[in-house]
Amino acid sequence: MSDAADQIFATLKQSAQSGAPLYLQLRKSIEDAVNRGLIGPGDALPSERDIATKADISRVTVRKAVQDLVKGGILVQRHGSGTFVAPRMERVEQSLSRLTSFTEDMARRGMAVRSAWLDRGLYAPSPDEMMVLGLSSSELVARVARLRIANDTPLAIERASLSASVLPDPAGIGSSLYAALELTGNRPVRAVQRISAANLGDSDAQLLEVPPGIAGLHIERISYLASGKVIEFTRSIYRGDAYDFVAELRLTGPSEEGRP
Ligand code: 16G
Repeated sequence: MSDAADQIFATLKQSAQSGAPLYLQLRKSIEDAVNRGLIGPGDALPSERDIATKADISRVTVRKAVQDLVKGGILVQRHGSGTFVAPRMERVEQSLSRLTSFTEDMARRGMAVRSAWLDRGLYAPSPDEMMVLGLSSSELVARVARLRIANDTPLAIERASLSASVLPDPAGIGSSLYAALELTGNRPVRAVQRISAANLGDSDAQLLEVPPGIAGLHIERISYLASGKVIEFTRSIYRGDAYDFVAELRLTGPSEEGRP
């Protein structure tokens, strides 16, 4: 790392004549070092004190530059262990024409999938859940909320709600909700998905390990059984820097116009 640090400060000295504020010069030097691969994803940045001493600038200046780069998603700070170059995100291209599960999507790409539980249990349904799932106020809703992680990178927060009559034991689903539904003949066959832009709030950003306020995707999926009954109502937040949703469009003939 000391080689990389020396390189950063070499660049800083080269640009020191430019007259731009020092923190902007330092920010640019670190950014250049990342772009040129001198320091790579996951590498630790030298401590604030080391940078300040080597570059002969104040710690306040270093802090300002580093904070800017953290806000921009170029560096990440982990409490207690320091500042690191942010992991490079491979974007996931996700078709909007197939009804697949997160586990299947990631496994197809050869990625290792895991989830961290945020919530699982039976609750009195919210008005939204009652309306979408067709529940009465005396029935219970099963909630399954998970942070979905692929190759150790958190990609999405998914909060699924289902009628407790189809999922009486939400803690028992194992690693895949759709696999659990398949076992009881309740795997959805059709879904309507609504995608909208969202800026990530503090707690979602923290879970997804991105700076607060950056762009994300809010996705609502309502899934149906072959009988037409709604089986799943899931609201998710996906990382905007990780996903491309791709839809294939076809020219419709006059006979198909107006068909859903
Ligand atoms: C997908 C679905 C989600 C579903 C989950 C099941 C979107 C936006 N969401 O991530 O609605 O609950 O798959 O995954 O596509 P699992 O079977 O791996 O638990």
